[in-house]
Amino acid sequence: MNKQLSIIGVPMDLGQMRRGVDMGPSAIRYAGVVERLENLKYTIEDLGDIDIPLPNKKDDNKLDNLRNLNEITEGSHRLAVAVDEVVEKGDFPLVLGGDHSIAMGTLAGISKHYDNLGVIWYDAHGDLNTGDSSPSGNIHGMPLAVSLGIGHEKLTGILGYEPKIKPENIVIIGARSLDEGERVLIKEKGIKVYSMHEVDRMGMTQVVQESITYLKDHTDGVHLSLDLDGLDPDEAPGVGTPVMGGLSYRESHLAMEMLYQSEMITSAEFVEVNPILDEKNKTANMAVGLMGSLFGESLK
Ligand code: 6HN
Ligand code: MN
Ligand code: MN
Ligand code: MN
Repeated sequence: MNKQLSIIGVPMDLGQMRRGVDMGPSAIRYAGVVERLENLKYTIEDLGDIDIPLPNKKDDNKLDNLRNLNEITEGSHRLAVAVDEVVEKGDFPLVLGGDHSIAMGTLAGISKHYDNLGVIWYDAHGDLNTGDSSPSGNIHGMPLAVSLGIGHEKLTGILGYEPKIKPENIVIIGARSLDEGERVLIKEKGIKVYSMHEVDRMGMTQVVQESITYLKDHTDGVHLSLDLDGLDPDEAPGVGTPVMGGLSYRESHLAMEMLYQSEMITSAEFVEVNPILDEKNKTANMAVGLMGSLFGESLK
């Protein structure tokens, strides 16, 4: 693992409608992310937070069923530029959200440095909607589609190139709420999905082992995009779109340890932590616990 980490906070809440997820980066810092990773002998530079525009209150604000399109495009661009600089100087980018729409900017900044960036999308959702298929108009349900080059050109064109990732380089883990248009896209593009059904049948060990084997073959770096709503809301209640029947802390902890041992993760983001909906910062603490495992904490 790259021992030089740069942390970027993204107080983004424009991709959905629950207030408070903009405080995610503060909650994760409060939960001790820097100290936790310094204990593992990483050198950490906390670059602070990206400046996110305020929501635009005008009625054109839900243009093409894309709420806050222009403001999210601007915020994503700023994030992409910052992440690009981190990768350029050779650091590992660790991005703290904020709602999941930030993944468009993160991936834009990272993927230009790779020929075949892999992505592990750890989430209850597919985030594969477009303005046409979205039931909500919330852009946090769209970043994976956008990164495939599918969606509004303002979003797909962040940093001036597209697509950011190829369908065969994606693995989704933990899915249990997919909209109709997302299912169609998954079939059409042949995206690998380990839904809760597969996790239950095969166990997390085999799911992660297969994911590693699958991605190792044909990628030159792997980004982990971890949405805290992939976990069960009983254990991680501080999220805006909870779905019951999720991954446990123990399964997730195991997954992070296996990913650490695989030595394949080159960047990561932890998103959707909403301290207003949380119970005593439980979800931010969980995020930091999972980062500990991802970056190599172990008992021996
Ligand atoms: N997330 N599929 C739903 C939608 O509105 O598109 C929920 C999306 C949730 C997105 O949790 O990052
Ligand atoms: Mn998500
Ligand atoms: Mn989700
Ligand atoms: Mn362990």
